[in-house]
Amino acid sequence: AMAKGKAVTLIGAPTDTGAADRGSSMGPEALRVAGLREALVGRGLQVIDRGNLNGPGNPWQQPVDGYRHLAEVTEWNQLVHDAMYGALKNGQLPILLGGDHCLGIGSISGVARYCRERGKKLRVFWLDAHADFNTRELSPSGNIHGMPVACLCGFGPSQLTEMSGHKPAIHPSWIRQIGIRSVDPPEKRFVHEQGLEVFDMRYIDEHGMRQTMEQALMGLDDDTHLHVSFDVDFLDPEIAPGVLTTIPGGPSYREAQLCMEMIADTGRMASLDVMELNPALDIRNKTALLAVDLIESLFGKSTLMRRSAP
Ligand code: EXY
Ligand code: MN
Ligand code: MN
Ligand code: MN
Repeated sequence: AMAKGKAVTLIGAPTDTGAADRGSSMGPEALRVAGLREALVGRGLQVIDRGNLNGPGNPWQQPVDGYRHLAEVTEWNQLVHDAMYGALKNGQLPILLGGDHCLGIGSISGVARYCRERGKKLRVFWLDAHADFNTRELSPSGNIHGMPVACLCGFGPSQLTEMSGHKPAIHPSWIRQIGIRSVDPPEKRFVHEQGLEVFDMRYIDEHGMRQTMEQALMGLDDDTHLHVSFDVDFLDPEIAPGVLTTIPGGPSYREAQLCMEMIADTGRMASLDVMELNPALDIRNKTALLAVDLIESLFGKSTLMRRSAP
C-alpha cells in the first residue's frame, strides 16, 4: 500500500505555453477548488500545497523554427524540474498540477535525475489519448505539448533533452503508454521505430483494462520508482469534457477507476503529473472533480477493504 509516512506535495504550474490554445493554465486552481487537498487528507496523507510556480506568461506567438514558445516552455520546465527533484530529495511524493503536458519534460527529467542518483529503476506510465512523441520535423503544429515523450527520449532541442543532466533522460523501454487513440502518421512511424510499448484503445477493447494493466505493470519491483503522467484527455470526453484536445473513444469511468486502482495496488507510485485540465472548456468543474476522484483511487481509495492486490 501507499507509504503513509510520505508527505504529498502539490506543485502548481499554471502555464499553457506548450498548447495550441489557452486555458490549461487555470488547471491548478480548478483542482484545488475541486478539493484535491481535502481528498488526500481524507486518505490519511499529510499534504503540503506549496502553491504555484511563477514562470513567464503566454506570448501567444506562432511557432519559430518548428517550436511554439520554446523559450517560455524551457523556463517553465526548468522550474518544474527543480521543484519535482527538490520534493523527491526531501522525501516527499510530488504531484504536479498542470498546466499543459509540455511540463512532463521537466517533471520526468527531475524524477529521472533523482532515480539516477539513487540507483533506482524508473517506470513511466503515460496515460493519454496522444503519444506526445512528435519532433519539430514530425509535428503538424509546433506545439510542444505534443513532444514531451520524444524530448525525454532524447529527441528535441537540447534545452529540453538535457534537463535531467543525462541525455536521454529516460529510455523508451521504461515507458508504458495507455489509452492512446490519436497519433499523427509520421509520429506513428517514429513510435514504432523507437519501440515504445503502447497499449492503445484497440488493445484495451480486445483485452480489457485489467489485462492491459497487468501487462503494463509487469516487472515492477521493490526498487522501482513509478511515475504516472496523467493527461486528463486520456478519459472519454463524455465524462471529461474539460480538456482542449478531446478525442472520442477513451476509457470509461469504470475503466479509468480500475486503471488507477491497479496502480495503487502496486504501492510503487512515487510521483504524479495531472495535466491538460482546461477549466475554460469544463462544465461546472466536473472534469476537475472527476480528476480528484481518480487521484483518490491512485492513492488507494476503494469501495471495500481489500486484503491484498488480487
Ligand atoms: N499530435 C498533435 C500535435 O502534436 O500537435 C496533438 C498533440 C496534443 C497533445 C495533447 C496533450 O496530449
Ligand atoms: Mn499529453
Ligand atoms: Mn493528450
Ligand atoms: Mn547513458
